[in-house]
Amino acid sequence: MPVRSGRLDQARVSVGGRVTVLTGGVGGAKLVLGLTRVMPPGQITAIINTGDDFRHLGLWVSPDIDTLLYTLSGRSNEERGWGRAGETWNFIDALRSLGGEDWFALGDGDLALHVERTRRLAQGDSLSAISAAFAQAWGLTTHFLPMSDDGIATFIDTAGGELAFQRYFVEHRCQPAATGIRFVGAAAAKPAPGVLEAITGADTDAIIIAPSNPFLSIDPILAVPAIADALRRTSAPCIAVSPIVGGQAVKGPTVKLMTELGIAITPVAIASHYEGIIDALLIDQRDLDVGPTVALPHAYADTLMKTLADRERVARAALSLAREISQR
Ligand code: FO1
Repeated sequence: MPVRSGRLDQARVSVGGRVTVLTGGVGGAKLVLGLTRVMPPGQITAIINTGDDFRHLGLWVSPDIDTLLYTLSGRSNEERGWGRAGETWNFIDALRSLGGEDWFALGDGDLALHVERTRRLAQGDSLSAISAAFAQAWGLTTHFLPMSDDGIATFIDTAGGELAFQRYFVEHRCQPAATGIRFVGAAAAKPAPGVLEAITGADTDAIIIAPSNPFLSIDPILAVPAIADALRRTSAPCIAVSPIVGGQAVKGPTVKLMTELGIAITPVAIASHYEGIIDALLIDQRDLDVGPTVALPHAYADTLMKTLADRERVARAALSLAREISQR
């Protein structure tokens, strides 16, 4: 298989039509931000993981939707990776003083998203309608599509029993030894309105799987049968951006989780994990040595995303690879 590398053209790379991105978590949001900076407005559809969502204090919390809302609207707390910049914590401090559950830090501004989302869900609005309304309220032109409006919840099986994702990830700080990941509800879930169209539609020129954790943030999306089926059927080129940067598979707590589950996050493992779904893989240039062992067509770029320019560079590289594939 040809191995591509070399400079990627720095022009405003576009594949012409619409681009659909599968995303979850912070890494995914960075890439989507990069894409919004190198593509015309309104041409990007984000299919967002909702497996991390949960009901907390009676409120419906959708972390990956919120991370993308904050990131694209310039409200995100960059260094922390979630929540708002300049956040205040009067609510959670008052809750703590009452003996309320304070393990999941809800900031004062962040609370507005959860309260308003819960109110609209209670009056019968769908998560996808609410997400679109919030994106519009903040002047975002990217189309926000939750992967499904049906309930899907990521559970981590541990020696001490199963834990909903946020209980495992935040309350228990990934301490319990994990034995499995399950996406409860996914098999029976329907894609949200517009999701299948964004994958198989004639005007979709490229599909990009963002550099999110494949096993935690992308797999819940692929666990919805109709979505995986559409990705296998679509004629649009589908490329994945490897979440590994310079051999660093994933950071922090998820390294322990992946190790316990015996999941090696390497370019080869990612290529085989997405087998049948992706046509090519964008690999970090620091992983050049593993390239030849990757069966899929692939390209290299500096995929480290610290600055805005980095995000734009990786977005351009992903679009270039998709365009090359589509011209095959
Ligand atoms: N992550 C934490 O590690 N601690 C928290 O207290 C926390 C609160 C929180 C509140 C709202 C929100 O949207 C996300 C929050 N997160 C917190 C991050 C969250 O667990 C992750 O963003 C995703 O679920 C994993 O990608």
